Amino acid sequence: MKVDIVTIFPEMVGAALATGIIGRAIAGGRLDVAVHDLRDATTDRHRVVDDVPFGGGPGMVLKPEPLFASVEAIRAARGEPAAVILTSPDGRRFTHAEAERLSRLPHVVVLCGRYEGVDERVRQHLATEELSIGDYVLTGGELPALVIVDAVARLLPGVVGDEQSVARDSFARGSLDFPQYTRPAEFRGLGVPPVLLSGHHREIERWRRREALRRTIERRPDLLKDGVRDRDDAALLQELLEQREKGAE
Ligand code: 4FV
Repeated sequence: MKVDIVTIFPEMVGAALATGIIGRAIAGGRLDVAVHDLRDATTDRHRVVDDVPFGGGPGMVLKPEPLFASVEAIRAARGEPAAVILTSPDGRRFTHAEAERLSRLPHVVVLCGRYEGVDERVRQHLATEELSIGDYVLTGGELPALVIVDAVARLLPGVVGDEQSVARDSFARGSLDFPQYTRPAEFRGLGVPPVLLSGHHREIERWRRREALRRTIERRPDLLKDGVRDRDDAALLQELLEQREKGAE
């Protein structure tokens, strides 16, 4: 998969992409990421990328010309992208399902906003979609771009060592994760659920599904509104809901 990121802080984005699992995936050629300095797409001596908002008001707005020129240069050098994503708080919420959808695309461009945002003509005539990572305002679109690239990269073949861990991701099964424990088996008098030390893999898997569903019912019942995909999960969910009913009585 090819990803092109347009930003006024290429060093910030580059640094984050050079570490850990994502850094190894890029070094190993499993993901092809190019970071572009928006100022390189300017034509004036001061490499200006922003200007005051028409109609007045505080702050600055990213100008259309550098962003259009930057994407046109990417098209010429790296081919036509399947999507030009603008990260903004006004966008559609970025979710696991969105990450799965993007991970199936051959090439995407991500535009990182800054200041008060981008000129509306960028949103209307350059970006093909807008994604938000949450209902809060950041100083820039770089962190959202990195969140998106990280979540998508994990879904690409060979990026996460054990595909198993991706397959059983939270949200991949429509639920939150199950409690995890590691050594020591006793910490400050705090133990570990015996089933996890039992070696009974079916029992352990069943316990994990039940605890994942229990946590989902407690914290994110909205995730269960369309029920659960897995038949065993449905039985477990029924059992847990009945227990909760009894508990509530
Ligand atoms: C944001 C978000 C976000 C808004 C103004 C960048 C900032 C500045 N992007 N999800 N939340 N962007 O706050 O994606 O341009």
